[in-house]
Parts: sequence; C-alpha cells; structure tokens
Amino acid sequence: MKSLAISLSILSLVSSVVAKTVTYNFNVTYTDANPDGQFSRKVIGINGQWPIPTIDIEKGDRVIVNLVNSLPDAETSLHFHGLFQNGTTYMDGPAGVTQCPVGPGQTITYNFTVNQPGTYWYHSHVKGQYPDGIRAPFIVRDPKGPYAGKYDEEVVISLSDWYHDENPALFSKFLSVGNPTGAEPVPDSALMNDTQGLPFNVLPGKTYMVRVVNMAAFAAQYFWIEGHSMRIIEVDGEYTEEAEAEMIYITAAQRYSFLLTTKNDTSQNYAIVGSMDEDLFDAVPDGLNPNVTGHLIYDSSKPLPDPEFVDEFDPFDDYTLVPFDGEDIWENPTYSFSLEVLMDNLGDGANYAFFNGITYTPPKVPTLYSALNAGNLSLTPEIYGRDTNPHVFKHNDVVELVVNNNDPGKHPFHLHGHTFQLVYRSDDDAGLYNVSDPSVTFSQKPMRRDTVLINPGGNMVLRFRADNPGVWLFHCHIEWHIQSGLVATFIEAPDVIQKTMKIPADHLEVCAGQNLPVTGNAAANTEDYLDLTGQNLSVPPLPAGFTARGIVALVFSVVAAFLGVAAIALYGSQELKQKKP
Ligand SMILES: *[C@@H]1O[C@H](CO)[C@@H](O)[C@H](O)[C@H]1NC(C)=O
Ligand SMILES: *[C@@H]1O[C@H](CO)[C@@H](O)[C@H](O)[C@H]1NC(C)=O
Ligand SMILES: *[C@@H]1O[C@H](CO)[C@@H](O)[C@H](O)[C@H]1NC(C)=O
Ligand SMILES: *[C@@H]1O[C@H](CO)[C@@H](O)[C@H](O)[C@H]1NC(C)=O
Ligand SMILES: *[C@@H]1O[C@H](CO)[C@@H](O)[C@H](O)[C@H]1NC(C)=O
Ligand SMILES: *[C@@H]1O[C@H](CO)[C@@H](O)[C@H](O)[C@H]1NC(C)=O
Ligand SMILES: *[C@@H]1O[C@H](CO)[C@@H](O)[C@H](O)[C@H]1NC(C)=O
Ligand SMILES: *[C@@H]1O[C@H](CO)[C@@H](O)[C@H](O)[C@H]1NC(C)=O
Ligand SMILES: *[C@@H]1O[C@H](CO)[C@@H](O)[C@H](O)[C@H]1NC(C)=O
Ligand SMILES: [Cu+2]
Repeated sequence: MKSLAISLSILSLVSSVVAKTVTYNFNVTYTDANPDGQFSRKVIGINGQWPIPTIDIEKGDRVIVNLVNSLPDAETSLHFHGLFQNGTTYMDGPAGVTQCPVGPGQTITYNFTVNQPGTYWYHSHVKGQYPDGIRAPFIVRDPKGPYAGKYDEEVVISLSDWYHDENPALFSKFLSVGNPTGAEPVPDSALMNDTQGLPFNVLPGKTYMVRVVNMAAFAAQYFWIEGHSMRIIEVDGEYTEEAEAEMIYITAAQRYSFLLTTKNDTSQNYAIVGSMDEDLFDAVPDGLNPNVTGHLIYDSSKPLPDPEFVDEFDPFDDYTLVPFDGEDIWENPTYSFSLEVLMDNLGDGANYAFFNGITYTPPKVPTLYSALNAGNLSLTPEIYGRDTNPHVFKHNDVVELVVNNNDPGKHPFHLHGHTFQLVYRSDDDAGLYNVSDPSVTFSQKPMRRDTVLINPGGNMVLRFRADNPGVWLFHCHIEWHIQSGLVATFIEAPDVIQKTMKIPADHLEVCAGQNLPVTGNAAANTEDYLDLTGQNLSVPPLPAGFTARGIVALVFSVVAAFLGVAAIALYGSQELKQKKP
C-alpha cells in the first residue's frame, strides 16, 4: 500500500514536470501551391509555407499560438477542432461566436491547455476560408494511453478535397440566384497529406498507429489499404474497443486512428486509396478523378501498384463502435429538442440551409460576449438574436438532440466543446424520428465522437452533458452548408461563464480595432437586452406562392435577356440535370 502511494505521488510529480508550454508563432500570409500537380494557385499559408504546420503536442501541454493576420484583404481566426476548451470557451475560434474576426494586420493569442489525447485538426473559422489552405492536423500524443506499447510508431495521414478556384469566387457563384438548386461546387481533386502519390515507408513485422484526419471542405472519402486490415482504436479523440475494418468512410472533419501491422514479407508494395464519395456531388464533372493513391512501401526497388478496382463500397459502420471506457448511455435527458434540416430558397433566389426554418446569420456582438454582459437575461435565448438559432442549457443538463434530415443529402454534423453519444441513427429515408416506433432501439454503450454523418432523409439522436460552460456551435461541416446557414448556437451555463471567465484583453482589442461592439445583445443594444431592434436577419423569404421551380424559371428569363433563346436551352438543360430528384 505504502509503496503504491509513493509511486503514485512520484508519477503525478513526473507528469506535472513533463507538461510543457508549446509556442507557435503563426504569420498568416498568401503563398502559392500546386498539391495535385495540375494547377498552381494562391493559398493561405503560415510563415510563407504551405502545407501549414502540424501541431504536435503531448496530453497536458499548454499551447500558445501567437497569430498575426498578414492577409491584406481577409479576416481570419483559428478553431482547434475537437478540443473541449474546458474553461477557455473564448479560445474556441469561431468569429462572431466566441471572438471577433481578426482583421488584416491584427494579432491575437490563443492560449489553452489540452487534457484530451487523440487526433484533432485546426482550421480557420471565418466564412468558408479553410479550403483555401489554412487547415492542418493537431495531434495530442498519449504515452500513458490504453494502447501505448501496442505499436512501434505513430504516423499521421491527412485527407482532403482540393479546389483550383479560391473560396470567395466559388462561394459567390454557389449562394446566388444563378444556382437556385444549391448545387455545391465539386472539388477538382482529392489529396493525401496534401499531395498525390504519398510514399509511406514501412518496416516488416511492425505495428503502426495511423492517424487519419479528413480536412475536406466537402467530400467524405472511402479509405483502405490493399492487402491490410485496420484495427480502429480511436475516433475523434475518443478511444474505442479495437474494431477491425477493411475500409472506413471518413466525412469532412472526422478522424480515425487504427493499428496497422505490417507483413513479414517485403516482396511487394501496396496501394493506399482514398476515394471521394461521389453521391455528395449533384453532378460529376467529366474527367473528375475522385481517387487519391499513396503507397505502403516495403521495398522501394519494387513497383508501386495501381489500385485494384473496387465495384462496391462497403465501409465499416461507426455506429457499431464501443467506447473504450465502456460508458453507458446517459439516461433521463433534462433538455430535449430537435433540429429539422431543410434546404430552400429565400427571396434573393439563392438556396439556403435551415435548422427549424432558420438560416444562421451572425449577430453584431459575438454570442459569448453577449452572454457575459447580459446579467440574468443570459438564460433567455431571445437576446442572442433570432437567426443565430440560440438554445440555452443549464449547467449539467443531459441534453438530447434529435436531428431530422428532411434533405436527400448526407451531412456531417459537428458539435464544438463536446463529444456526444450517437445513441440512434436511422437508415436512409426513414423520415422523422418517432420515439414510439418499436423498431427504434438505442445503443446502450453508444460511441462518442464530435462529428457524425446523418443519412439522407434519415434521423439521429445525440446525447451529451452540458458540463462545459461556454458558447458552442453545432453545424454541418460541409463548408458550403455552414456558409448557407446550417448552424445553431448552444449557450451552455452562461451564469457559470459570468462567474468564472474573463475575455483576454488582446481579444477585446481585435474588436476595438475594427469598431466592433463587445457588449449588448445580438443587436448590440446595451440598454434593453430584450430589444432586438436592428439585429442582423437573414434574407427575407420568397413572396408567398413563389417556389424553387419559379426561381429556376426566373433565372432562365434573366439569362434569356442576356444570351437569347439558344443559350437558355443549353443552360436550362444543364441546371435541370443537376437538380436532385
Ligand atoms: C509576416 O509575413 C509578411 C510577408 O512575408 C512580412 O512582411 C511580415 O513582416 C511578417 N510579419 C511578422 C510579424 O513576422
Ligand atoms: C497563458 O495563460 C496562462 C494561464 O492563464 C497565463 O499564466 C499565461 O501568462 C498565458 N500566456 C500567454 C503568453 O498569454
Ligand atoms: C504526413 O504529413 C505529416 C505532417 O507533415 C507527417 O508528420 C507524416 O509523417 C506524413 N505521413 C506520411 C505517411 O508520410
Ligand atoms: C512475422 O514474424 C513473426 C516472428 O517470426 C511472427 O511472430 C509473426 O506472426 C509474423 N507475422 C505475420 C503477419 O506472419
Ligand atoms: C476510383 O476508384 C474506384 C474504386 O476502385 C473506381 O471504381 C473508379 O473507377 C476509380 N476512378 C478513377 C477515375 O480511377
Ligand atoms: C451584421 O451586422 C454588422 C454590423 O452592422 C454588419 O457589419 C454585418 O455585415 C452584418 N452581417 C450580416 C450577415 O448581416
Ligand atoms: C434579474 O435581475 C433583476 C435585477 O438585477 C431583477 O429585478 C429580476 O427579477 C431578475 N430576473 C430574473 C428572471 O431573475
Ligand atoms: C410512431 O410510431 C407509432 C408506433 O408504431 C405509430 O402508431 C405512430 O403512428 C407513429 N407516428 C408517426 C407520426 O408516424
Ligand atoms: C470540464 O471540466 C469539469 C471539471 O472542471 C468536468 O466536470 C467536465 O466534465 C469537463 N467537461 C468536458 C466536456 O470536458
Ligand atoms: Cu451539410
């Protein structure tokens, strides 16, 4: 007993000595890159480099990122995807939510400790900026974790999609009357570790822990390694019981770690394949290669094989994963609500995304700053603005969130500040969640993760504990949909935030430097928090009786005025082909 107590106290001494501060100085600048070998373009880099650095720390470390925005013409910010920011919600990064956007020439410091092991990533959380290059893995090593000692080496592989055009140009075409069906821009290629033909040199008879991060703007990928199976041990920072998979499906923003044991035989090399899910694309452009290939190289003098043809994708189902800690379903929710997903046109003819009829529109004051200054009205959702889609939870509520996907598309939903339990997920086209349907059964040891795919026309039930006071977004991680409004704001225990947190001075200076208000409700009204006059609102709806089909007709007539009848026939047939049934 005594020697155990002593060794435990030595252990805690050692770990407090080991925890260190890791400082990154990031100067955000434009540079050029050609990662798919097809097209050189302007990208957003850091310190003149692209790809930008992978953040690589150990559990318990403090991270300091001193960020300078040297983009002459664009705002920025950084979000550390999957990190709970427990006690530091103001370091979470989304502009208009927990901070002001960092304007050209401005600086900001992110300063937080990380007590979660696992595979994460970081990216800009301003408009649709990260697909222009400002995204990279964020690794938190865990030398004392449950799988430590079960592998010889760990290695990161990032996946992403890639556009030749810059986001602002793609966005203005996407969210416009010229695109009334809301067809998302299709990526030009897929990348693996920001390149194609990635070599992964391995030794025979070893076990690697491979951390895969999908940093895509849009596309999920099927991922597999020919001739090898993967033993999944972590998703989105949560350890799982070991689960064997031949192929995984990894949405934008998800992460998987798996153990890969190499063969003893070095006579052959193997393809590593990522294949973008083309179901996500309304129309697949001619000549698109959805695949990216790398190689597991045992012997560099041997050939690098082309991937074999796969005629049906049959990926591992993440609903079957079991958390390593065996945590049971959180029973007896104290706050239950649902979010209804829909895509539709607003009065400007563009196609927007909605939760419960609301398309997210940023408030004038970052939501966290309103929460801090609203006194006891901080518990009243209305003060945060109609179109931020606010939901207020009390400290330690057990929250149950039902999501009904009334849209024929797949969406990867992400919650900041938490992992949620995926207690139920329907198949495609199951319609609305029905609690009395006897075929609906909940997982008793549901997997926890921070990003989850909802099936087309299906539904799902998520649960989490409101044990992290802060302001947290819930949104689709397809950047096109975050920009078209598929976002809700969760304000968690604002009364506790008021008692325990203070916004760092340099964050407030970012706002002051741009004359952005930091007190008041969503409309920046400081006198009466219940008076929302002047709040930012979405574009008003279409006049009654006007339908999406009417918008298509309207577009054709506008085009006709410019181009004449022959052009309309051509344009019209293209648009109609793109429209989903
Ligand atoms: C950031 O990079 C730009 C472009 O290289 C340079 O002009 C500027 O001095 C740098 N700023 C800092 C703080 O390093
Ligand atoms: C980071 O935060 C810690 C804890 O609040 C503080 O002691 C430290 O001075 C901060 N460091 C920087 C560079 O802001
Ligand atoms: C992928 O890139 C990361 C970050 O640069 C690097 O640490 C890792 O080793 C690369 N993976 C492979 C298989 O080369
Ligand atoms: C590789 O060789 C080792 C040692 O001989 C053996 O234990 C192991 O099972 C072999 N692995 C495979 C995949 O055959
Ligand atoms: C991409 O890979 C899939 C799966 O093997 C295959 O069906 C498809 O033909 C490949 N596409 C190209 C352009 O190579
Ligand atoms: C919200 O209001 C602010 C301040 O008036 C304005 O700068 C911003 O463009 C508005 N945003 C939207 C989306 O309406
Ligand atoms: C909020 O506080 C004010 C005064 O500080 C008080 O008059 C009012 O009753 C409180 N409202 C609630 C709902 O507690
Ligand atoms: C929900 O399921 C119950 C039991 O099967 C059924 O009676 C009821 O009609 C369903 N409700 C809806 C709205 O489909
Ligand atoms: C945040 O920290 C508190 C203790 O300080 C803990 O009870 C809670 O579970 C943590 N929440 C998360 C999401 O890490
Ligand atoms: Cu989406």
